[in-house]
Amino acid sequence: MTDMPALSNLGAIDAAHHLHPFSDMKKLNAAGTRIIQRGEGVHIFDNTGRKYLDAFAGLWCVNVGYGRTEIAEAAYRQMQELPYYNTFFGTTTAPATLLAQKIASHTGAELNRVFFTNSGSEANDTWLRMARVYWKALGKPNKTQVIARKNAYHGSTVAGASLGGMKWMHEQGDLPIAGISHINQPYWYAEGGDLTPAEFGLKVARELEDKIDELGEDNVAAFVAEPIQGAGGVIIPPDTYWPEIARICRERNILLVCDEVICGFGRLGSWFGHQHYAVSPDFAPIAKGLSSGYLPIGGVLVSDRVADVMVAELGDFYHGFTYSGHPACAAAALENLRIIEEEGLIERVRDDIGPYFGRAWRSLEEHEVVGEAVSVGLMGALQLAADKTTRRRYSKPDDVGTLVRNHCLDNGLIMRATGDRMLASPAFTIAYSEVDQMVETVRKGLDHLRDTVCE
Ligand code: PXG
Repeated sequence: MTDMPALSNLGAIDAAHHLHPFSDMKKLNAAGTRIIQRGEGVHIFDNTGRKYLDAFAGLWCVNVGYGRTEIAEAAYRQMQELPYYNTFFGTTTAPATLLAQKIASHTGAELNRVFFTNSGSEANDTWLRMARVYWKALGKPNKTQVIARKNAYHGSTVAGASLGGMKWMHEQGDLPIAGISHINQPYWYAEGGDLTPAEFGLKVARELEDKIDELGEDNVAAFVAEPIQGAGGVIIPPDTYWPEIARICRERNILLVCDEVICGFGRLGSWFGHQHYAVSPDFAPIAKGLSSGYLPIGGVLVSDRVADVMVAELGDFYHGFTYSGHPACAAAALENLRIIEEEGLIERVRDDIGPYFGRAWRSLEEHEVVGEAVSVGLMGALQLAADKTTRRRYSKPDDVGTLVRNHCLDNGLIMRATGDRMLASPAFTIAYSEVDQMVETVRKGLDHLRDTVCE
């Protein structure tokens, strides 16, 4: 085994050699990185032995919790028998094929094929090419444009970041690439004005129709959206939103893409987020919860409508990754899905711990600095507000979110802040007492905000 240097040296080595994602390296090197060493259940431990309740399941992914030796053993067994083989030139491995079947068994009738990737970003790159070749195969080569949403997150590859609607990401690297435009998000709290949530949901959904008219229906390939925006701040759309989006895509002959990278595999209390909202996408990028993050694996679920054309008409699809369907990752994912099924974790999120979490979370709405406390399943957001009666937000949203997040961290709780929204997405195995502890620690963080910032 590779010798690990004394853990006390790791900080200096990290500063010298490791560039971190989404990080200001000058600040990080000055502050020093936290070194996480071990995980068990919903807890992680750093190299000083400090214990944290991870209310974020890693990065929205460790849905079955840490320390599942069964998943490690499944990967180990597969690596001993066959650590790698590809799925390119007429070959497959049993875990890749069986995983595709297993995923399809949970998607409802129309999503029966899976194309494997290593990540959610690659999954988004993948369907973008598939959508364009699909329309070309049908004799509509001009249907290439994609409509996405502001403040969406679809990954960090060039296509993923372009589909995403984060302006500050676009500014780095000359994005978005051509052929992608963005409409408004269904973020009623911040952007709904005097409309009711229901009216606002319809209004922003109908921006899709306006954008299709502007671009010309014959030029638009697809619309992409997360069932609930994750990294954008757990933006839960009004109930009117998704049915209207589905209607427009159907009537205007536009492919619907539901990015299930966060919502997929149970987070909302259904196997997939599109099932929660009762819509039928043509593509669904997946990753994260597919393997609960134990090994990297993602993919795109493809509807029969699209897959049947690709199979019948396309010939070779010149696309794929060395590790598409990697057998050890697929074996880990299969074991993860077995755990989810056998322990009834999705039913637990839907009927038991999700509602319990929802009630505890919503109790925070009474706090002076909370504008709204919302959740679906085990995905929740708190909107911080300077004046909750008028929905006035703090003048420095990033600062207030960071203040609460850091206070939680100092008190042993890992939360995520997106601007002035505090986000939670704990593992599906979280106990009632752990939910209580989490909510109480957040409450103290909110007290700290109230006592520190006056606006
Ligand atoms: N789609 C969605 C909806 C995501 O949330 C991706 C695609 C990209 O997946 P990969 O596997 O390429 O990272 C994601 C990833 C955050 C955060 O800070 C969120 C993600 C990744 C990193 C950080 O909330 N989501």
